[in-house]
Amino acid sequence: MLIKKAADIPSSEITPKGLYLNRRKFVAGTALASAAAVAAGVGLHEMASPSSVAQANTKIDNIQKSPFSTSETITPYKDVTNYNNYYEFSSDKYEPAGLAKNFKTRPWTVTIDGQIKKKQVLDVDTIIKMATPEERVYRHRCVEGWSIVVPWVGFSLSELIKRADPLPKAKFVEFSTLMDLRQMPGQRSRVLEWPYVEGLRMDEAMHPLALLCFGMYGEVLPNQDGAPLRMVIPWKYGFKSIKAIVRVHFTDSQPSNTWNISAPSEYGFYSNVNPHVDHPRWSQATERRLGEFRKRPTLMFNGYDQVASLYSGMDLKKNF
Ligand SMILES: Nc1nc2c(c(=O)[nH]1)N[C@H]1C(S)=C(S)[C@@H](COP(=O)(O)O)O[C@H]1N2
Ligand SMILES: [Mo]
Repeated sequence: MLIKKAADIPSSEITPKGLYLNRRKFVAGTALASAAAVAAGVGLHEMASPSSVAQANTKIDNIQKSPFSTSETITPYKDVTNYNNYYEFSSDKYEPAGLAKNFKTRPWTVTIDGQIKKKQVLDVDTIIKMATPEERVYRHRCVEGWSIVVPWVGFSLSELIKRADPLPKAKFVEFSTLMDLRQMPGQRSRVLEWPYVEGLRMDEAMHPLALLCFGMYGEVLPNQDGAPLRMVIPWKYGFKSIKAIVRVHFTDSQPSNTWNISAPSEYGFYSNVNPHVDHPRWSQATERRLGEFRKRPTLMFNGYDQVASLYSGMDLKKNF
């Protein structure tokens, strides 16, 4: 995993902002695509649906501001959308933006199962409407040493968990990303085990800071940033924030997580941002914000001290 400096990001890679579509246009597009699919006798999945492309950059209505937001300078949109870790598309951070362009995020269902009372398969749009969308400006730090400040849009994962009604024996939540070799060229390579999986302890998952995310910068998530649904866990390294979620599974045992499977001595289950515990191959004491040149100190829990009590009594050097 090579770290390229933010300064290397060419400003020519600015996402065209003239492509904004309003919600009505999008809905009409979907209806049209559906009708065409029925007429042609094929499922929507089989069509190069223009509506799925139109999703990104659609404005999200009625967003409320969140008290959890930082007032730090927001990282430019062009950096956040052109420098991505998304191995299903590529291990080159500059490539997901282009390779995910036609990724189909509708129709999309999420399976909610395991040790809960309300097992169900939900349409992603049903999930998105579960609660009021909030804008949460979070610091987000990659284990590789770069960080971003992003106005994510979503609501606390706890909203979904409450509705799933977990049984007392459910102690962990496991998330899985879509597996689709036709759409995700990176999955043809064995660079990681597929599908990408991640997990949280139940108390971590229930913490109000843990964000179930479907938008950013006031708009629907761009595909390369994890559309249609991803996690954002601001006190943990970026790899915990799984993209393109298709399953939320409740279990009594600690789930495995992709980067831990790949390199157990380098990436743990907890992966809390911790400047005092170095990665075996590099220091974690400082970070570089995309768009900036200087390095800044990395803060314990990425500065989200309110989660400290979740780990009281735990040896965070062992539980890295
Ligand atoms: N499914 C999936 N989720 C993923 C990844 C991935 O490769 N696949 N990369 C992770 C890593 S390492 C980081 S740093 C963040 C990057 O999110 P961003 O591209 O929105 O900044 O996504 C995380 N979620
Ligand atoms: Mo990362």
